[in-house]
Amino acid sequence: AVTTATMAPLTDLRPTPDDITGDALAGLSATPKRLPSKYFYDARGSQLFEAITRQPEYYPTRVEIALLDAKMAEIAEAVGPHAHVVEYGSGSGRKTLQLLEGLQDPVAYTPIEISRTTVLAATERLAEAFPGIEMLPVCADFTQPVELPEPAREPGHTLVFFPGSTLGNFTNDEAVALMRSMRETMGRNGQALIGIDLEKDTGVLEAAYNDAAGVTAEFTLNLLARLNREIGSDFDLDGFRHRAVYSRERGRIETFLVSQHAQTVTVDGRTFDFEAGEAMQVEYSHKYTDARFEDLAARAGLKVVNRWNDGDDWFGLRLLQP
Ligand code: AVJ
Repeated sequence: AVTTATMAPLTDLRPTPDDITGDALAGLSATPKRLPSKYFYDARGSQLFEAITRQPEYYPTRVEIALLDAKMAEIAEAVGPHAHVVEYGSGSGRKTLQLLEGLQDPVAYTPIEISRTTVLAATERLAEAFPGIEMLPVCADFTQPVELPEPAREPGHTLVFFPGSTLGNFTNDEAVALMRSMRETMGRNGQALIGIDLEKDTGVLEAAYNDAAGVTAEFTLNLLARLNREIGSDFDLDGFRHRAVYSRERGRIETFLVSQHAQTVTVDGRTFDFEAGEAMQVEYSHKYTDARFEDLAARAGLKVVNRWNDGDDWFGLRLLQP
């Protein structure tokens, strides 16, 4: 009863459905070949990502959760009361729980997700924990500006929450475009709280994306399994190996699937030849310095007004305003 009182029906902005076949064909036709990392997250991929966050080498999730915990009083003070919290994407909900618990009397929570079932499941879990916060799930593509549903109680302002360094999966130009839409969505007195992974020792970075248990390799290869399942391609999962390397020049982990021998793959009736050792690019994970991140924010018309790092400067939270 408490749940239904605060749970609004889904606002469905009818995002254009993903064209997996078209995207795969375009990527495989490019030189060098690539596949988009957004397709990692089917049910199995999301499960594997959760498993990655439990690997000893993968520090970002652990460090960000500890950082949120340690700095929540300061964050709440800087954000101010009565926020309408708008989350871009929704993961396990762990960090959302921390934020909604720590903020001063937030009036509403809006997760924005491309998947209707995911966004509803995330909201239902939180609705039980926060009967006093209006839940306003939105199905939309968060890379575009979103017209937000209006909370019953007048919010002080909008706070966009984008944790997990998900921003890092976008190229710098894409990250600027995304932050520009974020600025439109939040409005003139809005804010954004963004989690960013920071540049550090190459050994630490590469270990995080090449865990000893091989969970990240399985996560990467699941992309091929998903394509085989959903678009009928015939990738041989034993014929490709995961490789993640840090480019200090480009400030990012670059993940590839490397063809172990010469082979041909068929997708939607078209064939693609791989040479032995050919590397297909499947994911970027940008690692930021203050200068690099502030430059991207500035290009999007946003200013960094507060910054919080863990004691080792491994991970950061940044509060941005127009
Ligand atoms: C979910 C985007 C934060 O890039 O670190 C983890 C995804 N890929 N290991 C990241 C990921 C390989 C992750 N993010």
